[in-house]
Amino acid sequence: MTPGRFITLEGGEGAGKSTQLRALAAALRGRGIDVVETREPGGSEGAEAIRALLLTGGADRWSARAEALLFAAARADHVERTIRPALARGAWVISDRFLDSSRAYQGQGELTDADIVALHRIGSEGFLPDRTLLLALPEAEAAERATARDGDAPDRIGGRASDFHRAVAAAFDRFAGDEPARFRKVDASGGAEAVTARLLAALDDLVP
Ligand code: Z5A
Repeated sequence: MTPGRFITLEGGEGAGKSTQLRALAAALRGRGIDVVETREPGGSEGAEAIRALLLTGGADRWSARAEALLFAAARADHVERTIRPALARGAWVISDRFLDSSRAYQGQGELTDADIVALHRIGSEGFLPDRTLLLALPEAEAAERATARDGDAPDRIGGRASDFHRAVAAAFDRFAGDEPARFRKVDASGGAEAVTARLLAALDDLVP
């Protein structure tokens, strides 16, 4: 049995993560790999219930601390109930967002990056992906794609000010620079097929 691999797709809103997750999974299945597609927040029954709490309602529905804890709780359930069992049977798991989203979205205000990492240690024993693919897209292009999809109804977090989303993008860049062995930054501009080819190339060393 080949070892299971845990791959995460990260990036700002509208970068094309969901589109690319489907394409990447199909391409890997074409190479004979058993692939589980999942997402955060969500990916298990309990975590999907928490997702609804996190993404709906007013901007101030949750305090910064409560929001970070809810993301960490959802992730703990996702890791335990979905990700670890799939990896144990040798499948590859590809997740649309994971810990680095919490670091970028929840770890730069009232809470620090170290706080988010500590919550992850408690919730999920510090479990990390084998590879994190960071989809990089210029701000204007990402906003255009997100608006084309969501119109005037972004989710509770997507609707935050552009300064916030700019800081999120900068944080992702920093994480990628700090952990070059885990991260690959991939240009997400241009047609979807070209982006998928770039993502596959960024997994070349892991594919059996
Ligand atoms: N969040 C958080 O704060 N903390 C956490 O720990 C986690 C998440 C895990 C929900 O996430 C929110 O939760 C999110 C971060 C926060 N809010 N924000 N911002 P989500 O992952 O469910 O939602 P999302 O990031 O807003 O979007 P998404 O569904 O994951 O995917 P996406 O990157 O936005 O891409 P997409 O849906 O595939 O594509 C967007 C549109 O562009 C769509 O119409 C596509 O058809 C189109 N598209 C895709 N690729 C292309 C190309 N190549 N060319 C042209 N058009 C394209």
